[in-house]
Amino acid sequence: SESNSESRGALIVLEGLDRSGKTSQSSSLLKYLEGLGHSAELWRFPDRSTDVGQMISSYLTNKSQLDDHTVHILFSANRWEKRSLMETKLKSGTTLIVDRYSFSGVAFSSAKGLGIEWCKAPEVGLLAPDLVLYLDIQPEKAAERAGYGGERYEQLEFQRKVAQCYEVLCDASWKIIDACQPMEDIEKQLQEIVLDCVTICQKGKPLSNLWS
Ligand code: 2DT
Repeated sequence: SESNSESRGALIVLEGLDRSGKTSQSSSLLKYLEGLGHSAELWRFPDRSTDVGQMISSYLTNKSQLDDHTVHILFSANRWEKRSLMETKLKSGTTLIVDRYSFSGVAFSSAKGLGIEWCKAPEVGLLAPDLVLYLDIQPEKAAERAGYGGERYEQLEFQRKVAQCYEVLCDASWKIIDACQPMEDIEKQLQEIVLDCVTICQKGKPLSNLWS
């Protein structure tokens, strides 16, 4: 119940290829939860507002070059610098809708050829999401969508590799949503799944850490 002292917000992560619709769906979920009177916030990684985030941003926009291992650890550091705030928010009852998380970290770096276990290591101990929503789209379809091609990783050949890496990472707990459905259909499906998750967390589901 709401009065349970263990009651908390849910950590909900959206993952998927570039242009799969994560950002639109995240905002739509936020509006939905707020409309129901829930406390909720929209977060995204990388968080480009921090010093680490600015290094990542200049790398992504090709203004700087970084070794693959180095940038991987920066992405991870960018999550670590937010971990304690994340825990505080969740414990105070705020649900966090997070546009990309550790799974992007591992999928994108392993698509460059770094080992999966090496990629996972710096993520161990970050908060585990209560729900991972994967917006599933064929790389070819994503490439046809407007706005594609601006940043370093937005190239079809690379996105194909990222898709394969997501497949390796994905487990039975992930909710796979067909991202080529009409937007309103996707919204409805996500709302139902998210509401279930929020309810379970309100009832006191314990927080846990990656990877478990
Ligand atoms: P956006 O276009 O969503 O801002 O993503 N990425 C992201 C990584 O390589 N590692 C990570 O840990 C994260 C969170 C995915 C920017 C790009 O950064 C990639 C796309």
